[in-house]
Parts: sequence; C-alpha cells; structure tokens
Amino acid sequence: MAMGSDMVPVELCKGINGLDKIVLRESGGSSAEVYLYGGQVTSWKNDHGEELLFVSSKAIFKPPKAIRGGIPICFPQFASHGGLESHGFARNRIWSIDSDPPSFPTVSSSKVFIDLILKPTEEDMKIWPHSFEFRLRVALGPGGDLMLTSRIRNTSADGKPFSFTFAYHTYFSVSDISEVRVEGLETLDYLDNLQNKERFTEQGDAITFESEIDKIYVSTPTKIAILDHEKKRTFVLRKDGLPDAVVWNPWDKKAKAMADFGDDEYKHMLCVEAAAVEKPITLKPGEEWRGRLELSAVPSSYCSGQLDPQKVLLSS
Ligand code: TA6
Repeated sequence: MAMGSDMVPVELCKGINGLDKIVLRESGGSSAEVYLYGGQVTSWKNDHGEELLFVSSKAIFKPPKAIRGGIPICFPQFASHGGLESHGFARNRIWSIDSDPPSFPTVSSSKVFIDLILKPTEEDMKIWPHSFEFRLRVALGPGGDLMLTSRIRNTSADGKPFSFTFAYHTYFSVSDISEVRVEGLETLDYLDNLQNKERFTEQGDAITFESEIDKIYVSTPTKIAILDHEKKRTFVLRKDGLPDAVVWNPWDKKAKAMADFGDDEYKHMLCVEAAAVEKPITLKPGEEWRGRLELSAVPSSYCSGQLDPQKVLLSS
C-alpha cells in the first residue's frame, strides 16, 4: 500500500474519547499510533495494514485507568516492586510533545518519529520525590520496524540520586497462544511471580504456553523471537539497556477477573516485555539512562524452513 501524497507521516489527531494521539505513517505502508495519555503506543501495523499489537476490546481509554494493550510504559516502578501503584505512574499521565529534544547520540535511519516528554507534577513529587525528565522517541523504520527509545535524566537540584525499575509492557497480537513459541530464554534464570518471585531456571527448549505465566527472566540475550506458526509470523524483539524480559499471559481465570479484558482474549495475546527489574537503575543528578526497544515482524513460513529461530537469534 504505497503512500499517497495526502498521507501525512506524522499527524496529531483525536483518538478514543477525544484523547490526543499521534499517527505515524511510513512510506512503505506501515503505521503506528501513540496516545499522549501514557505515552502509549496502541497500534503498530505492517505494510498490509495488519495490526501487530493487541489491545483489549474492553480497554478503557479514560484516565486514570491504564489502557489495556499496546505498549504501556512501566516507570518508575515495575509491577509491585516498590511502594507505588502497580507499574508506577507514567502510564497514567498525559505526556507532552517534545518540540526541542536534545540530539540523538546515533544517526537513525528512521525519518518518521515523534518525541514525547514527561516531567513530574507537584502531585507526583509527593508520591515519588524525584525530579526527572523522561524523553521518549517512537519511530517507524523504513522496513516498518517499530523503535522506542527512552532517555531518563535525573534533574534533581538536591544532589540526590534516585533508583527505578522499568518495562516496555508490550502486548503482542497472536493467532492462538497454544501455537506460539518464544525463543531466546531457554536455560535462563527467572523470578516466578506466581510463586512469590522465587528463582528458578528455565528448561532447555523454547517456551510454549498451556497455562498462566508471569515470569521475569533475568540477564537475557538482547534478542528474543516470538514465533506465531499459524500466522507464519515471527516477532523479533531487540533491546538495549534492558537486561531482563517479562513473559505474561493471564490465561482464563485471571482473564475473567480483569474488567478491562475479554474472557477469551488471553488466547490472542502474549506480553513479552523488555525490562530492567532485577537490578534497579540508579541515576545521580545530571546522569541519563537510555533504554531502547526495537520490534520487527518477519513474515515466515516455518515449514519451508525459512525460519530457523536459531538463525534469527544469531543473525544481527
Ligand atoms: O508484566 C506482568 C504483570 O506484572 C502481571 O503480574 C500482571 O499484573 C500484568 O503485569 C498486568 O498488570 P496491570 O497492572 O496492567 O493489570
């Protein structure tokens, strides 16, 4: 689907419930949508217009509720790893468009991007008394890859460092969860959220799904592959500055217990989250942390052997 001259690469418009969103369109036909509410990507489509991310049909697009799907940003706390509300507050705040972002250290091939910024309000300072600037760039690559780059700076004037945990809580859309395999996490240690965060070691084969899973894999490789055989599609997740990876599917019981999630929707989603959880990140005043996520969707035909997960994981 080639881009007509009328297709604007970066467009600010109104989304659900009148919330502001930015639509990114890449000349090859892929697209993405980012809500200022939560700085949250809620859509990523390939050049055939197929949606690659899961958003629940029951998602609530109304502050202060977090949007159930897409890529929520967990900051300054992942899940219940601290005294704040689950997953921190960045996903429940209205972000701004950053009109004057500092230059990026590396030259990006992407010409289609938006820069957002989040700073704490006085209310935020009462629950988390630290000054920061959180800059987020959401970009679409020439091939339709989706890139998210977070830059978090400690802007405290009181000389105090602060520590945080973080995740890109990505909801991938899958055909049938029982047909999905995750490659790249074999033999790694993980903290099991279903067993008091006890530490275990994963078995040697690819991860498959037949029940609820909520695991934090620690010190993972920088690349993970999610194979959806039925859709003949592989998601390749590359990450930088994010040592851990969380894998979550609520399965049937938890699905029924979530008001903003359909009872059967667990069959069509999987969260694989690039994260920094096991070792919190500490920043002294003036210091900046960068965490990058790059997602690719590779059309594949497993039976033709085109897709050898090991080749994907070992290739650059
Ligand atoms: O990332 C996995 C997890 O921490 C699970 O424990 C589950 O709670 C999920 O996130 C969703 O959390 P939420 O706060 O969005 O309902």
